[in-house]
Amino acid sequence: MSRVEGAGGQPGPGGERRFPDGFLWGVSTAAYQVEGAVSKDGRGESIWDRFSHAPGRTFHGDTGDVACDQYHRIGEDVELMAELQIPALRFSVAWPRIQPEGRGPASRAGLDHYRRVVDLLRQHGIEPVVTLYHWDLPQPLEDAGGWRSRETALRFADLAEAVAGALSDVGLWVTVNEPWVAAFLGYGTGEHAPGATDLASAVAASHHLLVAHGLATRALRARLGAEARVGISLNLVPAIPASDAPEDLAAAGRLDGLTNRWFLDPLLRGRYPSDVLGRLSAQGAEVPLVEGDEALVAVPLDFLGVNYYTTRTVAAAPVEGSFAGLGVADVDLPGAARTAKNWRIDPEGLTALLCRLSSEYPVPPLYVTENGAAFCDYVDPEGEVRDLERVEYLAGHVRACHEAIARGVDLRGYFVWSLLDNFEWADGYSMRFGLVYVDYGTQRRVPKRSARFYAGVARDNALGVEGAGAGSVSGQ
Ligand code: IFM
Repeated sequence: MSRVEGAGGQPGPGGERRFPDGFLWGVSTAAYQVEGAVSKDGRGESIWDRFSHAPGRTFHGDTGDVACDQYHRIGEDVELMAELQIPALRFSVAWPRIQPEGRGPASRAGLDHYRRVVDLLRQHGIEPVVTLYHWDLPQPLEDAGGWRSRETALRFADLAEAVAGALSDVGLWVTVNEPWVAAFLGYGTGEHAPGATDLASAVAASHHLLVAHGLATRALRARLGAEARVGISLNLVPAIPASDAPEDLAAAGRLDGLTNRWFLDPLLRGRYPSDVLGRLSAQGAEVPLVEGDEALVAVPLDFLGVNYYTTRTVAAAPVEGSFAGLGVADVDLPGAARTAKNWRIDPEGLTALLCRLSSEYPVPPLYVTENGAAFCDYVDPEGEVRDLERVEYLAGHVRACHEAIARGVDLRGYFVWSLLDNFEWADGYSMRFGLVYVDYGTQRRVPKRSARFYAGVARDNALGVEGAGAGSVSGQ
């Protein structure tokens, strides 16, 4: 029996798309993107502090020094979430607050801060979801090799143990957020911290991030028992061939291999995909596998987090000289709507991805742990942020989730990226993803139309029909 009204994605009798009871609606954030207070209470330096302060690395030279000042304003932000009645917050802990050197005893101040965050959320009936690693590696660990080194994965298990001890009542844990980005943009293309440009390092980093996930999962379970549900969040990007030509099909397969299968296969099938292994090896990049690693990485997941933003349509391009031997060229689809990041808007791609995961892999329950869009938002003379493009974007993707559930996918929750406008990594503050507008000069928060829209969806546990209440697509 279908878990939702209106099997096949058809609306229910009232015209709305209702979600299964207990479906978890939330918003996601990450420490370095929102907290600021980078020198407060003994916090150490992270690779993103170092990287963003280096000339030419981020748009405008922006840094996370102040960001949304959430370290000081967490009470206010939780109250705002409570007013909006958003049921869950996925946030990350800053490793350098907890272990300023990346190793050694955990800092009381660091753990107390996150204890306070969880307490505030609970006081307001908001479910906390904790991400252990969202890219802010302590700089001393980077100086010792960073994710190129297996040692970093061992230290990460210590972090997991310390955080689990302090936040033992948290039920949902994400070990690592988007290992593809941390490894391939951080160590391969150099667009992200630490800014290295070496494929062999990127491949080693990707493996050690997965080893770190395995070790942290064991540490969390040892400390918290079966109550805690542990997963990992992958940024998955469906690769669509530009034509039926064999070269384009192969190009899409290569992109899918490095972006998606490179992580899905070891996590869910216990081995890296041989085609990708072969191509990387031909480029001089080997996986630093140690006996037992495959089983460690494939430790059973309680859930898989899917971060979905877009799809890519690609044609074949010369492999020679291309990054990781990918040999793909993005093809512009005329008329396709795009976000301010120039990412194509493709909600059907989300349904297809969720269905693919369920049919091709032995997946645990799924959560969309991130989905959202940057647009050029502004506060209008009436003091409103009428971000109707975001309302439409979110409605389309919520509908896509409903459709996937109707087709039998075990999807348990959906989290918007992000609660607030924030520091968008190399793009600095130029990209606004929030449901809530942040005036960085004053730190004033202005809920956008999309915040009201999304609050309505969460409250109703349903996507309404045009013009029918707060959860309606019109966002009124
Ligand atoms: O801002 C990021 C987030 O840190 C990770 N996922 C994608 C978001 C938008 O780029």
